Amino acid sequence: MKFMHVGDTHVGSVYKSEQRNEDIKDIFKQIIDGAIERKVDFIVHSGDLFNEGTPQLSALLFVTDQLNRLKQSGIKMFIVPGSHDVGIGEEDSILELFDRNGLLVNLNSRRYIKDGEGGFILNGETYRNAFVCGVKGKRSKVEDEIFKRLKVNVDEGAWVKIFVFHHTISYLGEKFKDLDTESLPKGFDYYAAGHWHGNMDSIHYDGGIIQYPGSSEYCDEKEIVDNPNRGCYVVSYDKEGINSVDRVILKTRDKEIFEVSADGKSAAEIEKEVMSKLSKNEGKLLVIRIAGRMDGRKGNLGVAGMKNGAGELGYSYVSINTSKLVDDREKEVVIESKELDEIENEFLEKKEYAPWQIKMARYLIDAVGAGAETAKMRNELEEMFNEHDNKRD
Ligand SMILES: [Mn+2]
Repeated sequence: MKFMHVGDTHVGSVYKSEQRNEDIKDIFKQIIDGAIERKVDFIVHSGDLFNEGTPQLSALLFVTDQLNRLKQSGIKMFIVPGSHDVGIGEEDSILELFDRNGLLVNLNSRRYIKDGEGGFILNGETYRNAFVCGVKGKRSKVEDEIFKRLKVNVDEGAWVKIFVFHHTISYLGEKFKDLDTESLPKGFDYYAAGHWHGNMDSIHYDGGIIQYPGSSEYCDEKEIVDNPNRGCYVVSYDKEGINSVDRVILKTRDKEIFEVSADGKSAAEIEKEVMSKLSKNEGKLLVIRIAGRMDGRKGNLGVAGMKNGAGELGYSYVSINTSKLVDDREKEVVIESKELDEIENEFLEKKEYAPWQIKMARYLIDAVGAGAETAKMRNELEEMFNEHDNKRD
């Protein structure tokens, strides 16, 4: 028996470029093709199938067609909703629509969950001798409670036990972690992880392994730079448990990444150096990182011109990153804080925002984080604006 594990496919509008959004669909199709060719028994998807909780009709139709191909091949897909699969202010996920039409199994559909005084009772499915269950990604800080009160009804007779989740665990050492590794339930053989878009294999946990396949396509410039390749897993098992875990590499576009030092150079000199690095090609991804203290004003740098030039040479995606570029007048911001709230405050202070501006930013960050309702936020923000205006008068 074997199953495929994939995550963070983000079908929808990740990019402004339609071509890149088509690339994301192509990768999704590659995954479905691979599952059918390899005759896997089922697919486990660790969340963020879509990029938006309310995807465009074209994305919905595309995914419907692909899931129908799976269904016709007798391959089930088990999934938990990722943080992107749930619309703002919604309880249910768009995945529920596909679940109700029998195109996938939403492991966080209400029939699997009972939230009562005894805790958060989670049920799953046993399919082809594998037990699979999972917890959805979170949209707000409120959902941290779920893991603390989690009680799973595990099928102890299953050959392999799979727990699917959509969180960045503390083990990864990321600033934006949202789950202590130790909060994961124990007793599973395979922890199918999503949310973190990097790739990490074989994190040992309580006799099992945690696997992050990473996003199936590069979703932003950082992913293009940081990640060598994109992939998913094929895991084979029998009554003795897991036999092998193979990483399957997905075919993405070739890429070119350049660092350009701006120290002491004029805008024209920087532009010339950037353009000298580029060459004619057929649709490569291009990232140029310009860093240092340039001579003259940052606004004089012809970013749009360089982008157009690169586009004419054939690059399908061009990012010119100037976040580490400063000019003669600008102060460089170095962050020393460790905790996320402090980092945000320190950044805003060092960028020299006024206290009332920081207060408002703080409010917005916290309110969105706590999943506040839009109407409530609008009222409270209006009050804050009025208060500030009155003070100025
Ligand atoms: Mn994601």
